[in-house]
Amino acid sequence: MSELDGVVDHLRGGQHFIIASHQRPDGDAIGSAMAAALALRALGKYTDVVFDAPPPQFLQPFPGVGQLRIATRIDETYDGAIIMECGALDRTGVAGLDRSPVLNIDHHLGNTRYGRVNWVDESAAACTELIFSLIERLETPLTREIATHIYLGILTDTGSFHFSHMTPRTFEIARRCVEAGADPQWIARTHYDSSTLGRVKIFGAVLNEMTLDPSGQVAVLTITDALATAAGATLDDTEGLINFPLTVKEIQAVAFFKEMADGMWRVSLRSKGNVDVRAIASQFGGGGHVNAAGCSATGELTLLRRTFTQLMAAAVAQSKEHSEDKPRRA
Ligand SMILES: [Mn+2]
Repeated sequence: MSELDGVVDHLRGGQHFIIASHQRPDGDAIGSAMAAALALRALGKYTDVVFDAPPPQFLQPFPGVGQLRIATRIDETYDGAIIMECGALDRTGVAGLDRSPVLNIDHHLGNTRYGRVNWVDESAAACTELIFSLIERLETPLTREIATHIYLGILTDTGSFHFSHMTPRTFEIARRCVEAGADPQWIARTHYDSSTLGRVKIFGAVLNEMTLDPSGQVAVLTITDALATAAGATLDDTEGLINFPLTVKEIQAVAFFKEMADGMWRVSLRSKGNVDVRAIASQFGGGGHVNAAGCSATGELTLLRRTFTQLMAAAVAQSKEHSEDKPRRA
């Protein structure tokens, strides 16, 4: 029995479900949770979707997002708690989900397989690819609303079709979603072109302070509370900022330090090609994908910046050796 079979059996056998994903949800977290919820509701099943806080403003216009349940603990039990996109259960920020049998659906490396039922497929470019496969198996209609959420997850998790883990199936699913009525322009404009003025100002302030390593291939960005406040922005406004340095041809890897409480820094990492930033994040207890990963670190900022710059420069150098061994196929 495949892992997908296990999920399908469990869903067919139940009537009441709750779906959750990770804190500070992105397009794939919202897309996979909502697409699955809409499909289960189409089967006549009662389905709640819970997040610990309201999602960012640019995800609010997507179908059904206005009716999310916002809670940090769940006291009821359901026939299943379906957790999307979470390497570990505590990433939901919602307590009590494990009162119900947990179904763990994810595409991240390093998932701890914490569910009663686990379906972890690291080959999927987005968790919504898995939900597309699930919907095919459940034989529920691919409505325009569901297709919109599946496309949203693919669009955002591939960095607008930029990252390395896309497959022909990624495009096949995107095509099927567009055929079903998903509007690529509306989805992209709603997600990416809904900036606040504070967001544009914080981009300018953070990029102005960007530093490069001596090779010019590794960039480091930092945002402090003071910088955000001066720009009239919040940390939410920095969503997507990290991808900006990678538009510079020479830059191969980026680290973005965000100030949290008590001397702690959230460190997001991005890279191009086979520069492996997940391996760096995992040294600090984090995780993610080869080209997009994150972790937390505590310490003095200057030292942390130096440490991550060196680790990323080494990863860039290693990727070059690797690519000389194995030339890319044309
Ligand atoms: Mn994802």
